[in-house]
Amino acid sequence: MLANVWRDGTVNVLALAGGVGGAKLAAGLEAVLARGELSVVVNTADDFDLWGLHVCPDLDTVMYTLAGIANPETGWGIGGESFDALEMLSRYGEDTWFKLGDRDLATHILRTARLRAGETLTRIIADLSTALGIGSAILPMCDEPVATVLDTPDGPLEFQEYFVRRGQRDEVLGMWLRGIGDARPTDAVQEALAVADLVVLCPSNPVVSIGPILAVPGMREALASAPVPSVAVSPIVGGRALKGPADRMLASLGVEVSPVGVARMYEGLVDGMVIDGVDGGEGDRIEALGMRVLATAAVMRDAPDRARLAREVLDFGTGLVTL
Ligand code: FO1
Repeated sequence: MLANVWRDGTVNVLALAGGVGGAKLAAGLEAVLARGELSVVVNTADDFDLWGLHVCPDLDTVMYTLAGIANPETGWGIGGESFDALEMLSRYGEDTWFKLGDRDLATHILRTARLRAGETLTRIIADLSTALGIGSAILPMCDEPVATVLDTPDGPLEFQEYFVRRGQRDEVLGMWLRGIGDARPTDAVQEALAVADLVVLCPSNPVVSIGPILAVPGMREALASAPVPSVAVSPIVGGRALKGPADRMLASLGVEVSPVGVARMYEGLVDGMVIDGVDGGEGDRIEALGMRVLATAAVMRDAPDRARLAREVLDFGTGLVTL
């Protein structure tokens, strides 16, 4: 049966993901695919430097989630963390607005040291992932530094400044990516795309998570022209973002806050959209954009949900005909 093609042989899947929402589906895909079949291209435009350490929140969120050590309450950071180093920094009078746990700090210390020694982020993340027993490839979207800057009524804000320090309260009038012009898809990303049988855009923020990945020069074109089906899972359910400020961001950027708005952002790129059952009535408007639609339970509350949605995405995606 065509729809079950991925269950019978090797199927290489290339997923695009940001932080928590994307990591959940990536974990589901990893759970149902064979070891080595999944590559996850991760947004690095929310990376930043803190106390001299290079912090990569989305990469680490995906890495900790696939390693099974993520904090189940927040989705980011490591479960059961202590914050002794942060408390000491606070005693020294530092503003500890970004919660770096003690074990998480080890990741930032090692990554920073190896970057300073001249290694690429791609190499470092590959080694850390292997050390954590992860069977999938976690691939930074690029090795060059790129930073999301958000224009707000108070002026431009760096991503983590907006997201964590100011609690996503600012209205987002626009966004741009510092350094994107010098970025290029890494060899590892290009090789993963070359062997992919299916591309999956995870339910991450289309503006600040998937957007920067697609903005790496040549990336959107490479994905659009790949001779394999591509499917996106909507992060907007019932007019609300599954997590984070995607709904408010879309609204202030003039994009309809619905799976239709998300589908329009991915027009020409994806062959199918997975939307939640509550948005089933929007199916016709998405199909009018030239995409097939699967309406299902798209909210992932636990590991069985992630695996079930991953199976449905694979069944649906591998049965699609590429545009
Ligand atoms: N998100 C927060 O809301 N507050 C934090 O203090 C915080 C700390 C943090 C530390 C390490 C890490 O890898 C992620 C962390 N995040 C935190 C999450 C992260 O900033 C955002 O979820 C992503 O950047 C958005 O995708």
